[in-house]
Amino acid sequence: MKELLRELRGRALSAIEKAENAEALEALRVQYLGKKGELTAVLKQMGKLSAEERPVMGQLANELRSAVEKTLEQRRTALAEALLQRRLRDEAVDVTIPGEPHRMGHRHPMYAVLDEIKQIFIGMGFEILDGPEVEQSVYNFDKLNTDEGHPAREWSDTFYFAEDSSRLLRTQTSPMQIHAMETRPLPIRMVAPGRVYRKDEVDATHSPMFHQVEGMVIDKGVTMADLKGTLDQVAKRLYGEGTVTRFRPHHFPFTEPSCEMDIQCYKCHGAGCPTCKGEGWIELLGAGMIHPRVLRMSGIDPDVYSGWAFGFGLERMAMGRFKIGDLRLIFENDVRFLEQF
Ligand code: 2NM
Repeated sequence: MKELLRELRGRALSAIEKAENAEALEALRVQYLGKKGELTAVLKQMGKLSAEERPVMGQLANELRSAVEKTLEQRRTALAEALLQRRLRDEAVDVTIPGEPHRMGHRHPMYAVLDEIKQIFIGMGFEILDGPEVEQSVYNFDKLNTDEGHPAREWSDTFYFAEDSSRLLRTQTSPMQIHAMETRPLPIRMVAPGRVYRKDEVDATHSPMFHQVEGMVIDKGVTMADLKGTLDQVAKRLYGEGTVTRFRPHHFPFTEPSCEMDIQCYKCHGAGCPTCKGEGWIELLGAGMIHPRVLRMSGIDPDVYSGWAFGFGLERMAMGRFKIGDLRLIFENDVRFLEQF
């Protein structure tokens, strides 16, 4: 039996040391130490030995078992280490290989203009506010002094949600001014840029969705001089220090008096050219002193406070600025178009 154990030891240990992978190692473990393994078979024959031989052989067999287990463990560790080293080599990332170039998008010219406008107003102490595009008619019309019979309220002009015309897609961003009057402490200096909706057919100058920038100031002692001085400065910051402005009387239901502001054509300086369509002037925005009724409806006493407000279409301003001839180009987002700005 001693001879058998020695032979077994030599065969088992050398086979284990030559095992190429974890599966082969496991097969060897089963072959020698498993329930039907070779060493197990030897141990089962212990009973046939004499009482003197049994402890000696038992010890030898146990030592062999430990040796096989230890060698299995060592080989297992060595194989795992080799596998790890191979993976570290095979899966190494060469960070010096140049990457795939990304196709970059492009800032939209209209938002470039909007960012400039925001910066000008922020520099003058205005806040930029954002609000809902779905509004109550009360905020879009009633509180802006736009009566029941006003043409802007027609179903053919406005996107309503409910049969009773109580909810709609805002047709202007002025509802934000009303929300500000009702919720913010005075004085207020704010600008509200955003999407507005009107039932217009798409053509070179119309779209059912476009962007407006509106704003207002409310404080004690605010006058038309503040309106003119501020908007004149905005025009000079946007179109250059030499820009000349003019204010013409106009009418809006929410302001009294109301006006429109033009800038003298920056191309021909008033002589008349294709840029200003021969007019010498370019219409920029609408404005006015907030109607006392509008202030009162939102809980502000017009005998104590006064304010001015303005509004303009952002697409139209960007089109003038970048000489874009068709409004549809603004919305198509063709990179070949966008990359020109
Ligand atoms: C414009 C022109 C003139 C305007 C008025 C108000 C409010 F709510 F304060 F009364 N917000 N916006 C206004 C005034 C808008 O857009 C052409």
